[in-house]
Amino acid sequence: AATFNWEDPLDLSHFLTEEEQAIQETAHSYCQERLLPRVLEAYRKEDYDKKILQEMGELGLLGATIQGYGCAGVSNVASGLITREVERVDSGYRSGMSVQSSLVMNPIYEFGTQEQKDKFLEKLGKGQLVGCFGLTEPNHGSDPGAMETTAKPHPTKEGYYSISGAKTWITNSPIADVLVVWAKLQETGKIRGFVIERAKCPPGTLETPQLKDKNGLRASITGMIQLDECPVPKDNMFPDVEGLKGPFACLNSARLGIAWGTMGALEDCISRAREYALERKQFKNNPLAKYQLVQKKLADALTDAAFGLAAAYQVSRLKDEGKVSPEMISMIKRQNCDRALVNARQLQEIFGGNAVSDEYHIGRHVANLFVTQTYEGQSDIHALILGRAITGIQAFA
Ligand code: TGC
Ligand code: FAD
Repeated sequence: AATFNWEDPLDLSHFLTEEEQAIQETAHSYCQERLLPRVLEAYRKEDYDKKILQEMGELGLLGATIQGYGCAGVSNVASGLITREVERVDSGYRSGMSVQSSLVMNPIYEFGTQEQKDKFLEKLGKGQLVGCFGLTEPNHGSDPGAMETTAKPHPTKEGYYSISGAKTWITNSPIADVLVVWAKLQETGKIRGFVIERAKCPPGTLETPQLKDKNGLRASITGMIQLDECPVPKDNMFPDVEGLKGPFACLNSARLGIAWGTMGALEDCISRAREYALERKQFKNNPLAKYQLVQKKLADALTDAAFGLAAAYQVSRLKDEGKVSPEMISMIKRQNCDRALVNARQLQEIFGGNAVSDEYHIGRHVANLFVTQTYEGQSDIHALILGRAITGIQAFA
């Protein structure tokens, strides 16, 4: 008979290949040895060190599922294990990585021309270039289909579009060299994707002001993208993808990563709460861990983390086999973000007043997990995506 291991309650590691286990160990060591010691200062100062992307690139953690271009070419399960390890430290570090991998490298790989792939993928994979993904606008978050950013033929530059509009809440935008921006083509009214190179934009046509003083995800950098008749070569448009399915195809991959990542954050909360509950004594010198109400919080959280990981594993394996639907991803993105947030908030109570000190890490996870539940489709939006699939009736508008 097997022995129960609270650190792997449903024996997920049994289902991993040797390669996947080795990748997880590499990611785990890097994250615990190199990221964890930096996170408190980074969070306090709202400071994202872009060297982190270079370090991740050197280890093959960026664009990990991509074949060729110096990328690791590993399974979706292995990629999920990487995000789990990064988010075990901080959701903001996972955010920076997800954007680079799923939302910038992935669309260039899936939709880019050969020239675009050759020009950008290897450098993005090594973290030598930083990328961002601009879909959300000040007036359009949950309904990106109504975006106002427009691309029209440039009035003076032959072979160029002129793009105008604003994107907001964009991870990595203030430090991005390469900006994947979604805009409506004036000629057709259809959404198209553009790879904008900051270095090639004339002064005043591209600004990316930072959105400061966030109360979550402070170890990640966030900003706007303001485009004012920015000239972008027609060759920098993705040639064949049109409509919302372009950005949503990228989001499928990023949302799957979040389903894994939030479970890493929750596992860190469980491990820290367990340790604290075993050490802290109240009433007749009993550890908090002796009390039933405390044990129930741990049992609830551990169960949700184990179920969430099992579901993320199953959906990733299906993706590896080309058998995944967007609704499967909506289901686990929503469930894992919601359960991570609810349980982290419950576990926070175990720390009593100490939960207020950032050195106990739990408050940071709780604040971050609110953001994960909001971006890449807020949980209620994913409920409506599922509701539409169940009933055949859309309830968005
Ligand atoms: P709808 O009619 O549902 O779809 C329009 C077209 O898109 C296709 N499509 C998908 N294709 C692939 N994968 C998916 N998941 C897809 N979902 C939709 C669909 O088939 C259709 O294609 P076609 O050929 O018929 O045109 O469009 P709608 O306007 O009714 O959409 C409603 C809704 C709610 C589903 C959608 O707008 C939505 O998901 N809203 C949430 C917005 C969102 O997720 N934003 C994310 C911004 S990026 C971000 O947050 C990054 S944070 C990263 C980090 O820091 O980690
Ligand atoms: P809204 O769309 O205004 O929604 C507000 C509330 O209303 C939500 O609870 C929503 O569920 C609810 N609601 C909306 N419509 C309906 C409806 N029809 N029925 C029921 N309820 C509804 N975007 C990018 O493009 N790239 C990025 O890199 C990126 N990074 C981000 C980083 C951070 C730190 C944050 C906070 C956001 C980021 N986002 C990014 C934006 C994110 O995707 C949006 O915030 C998210 O999609 C929600 O949009 P919104 O904020 O405009 O909220």
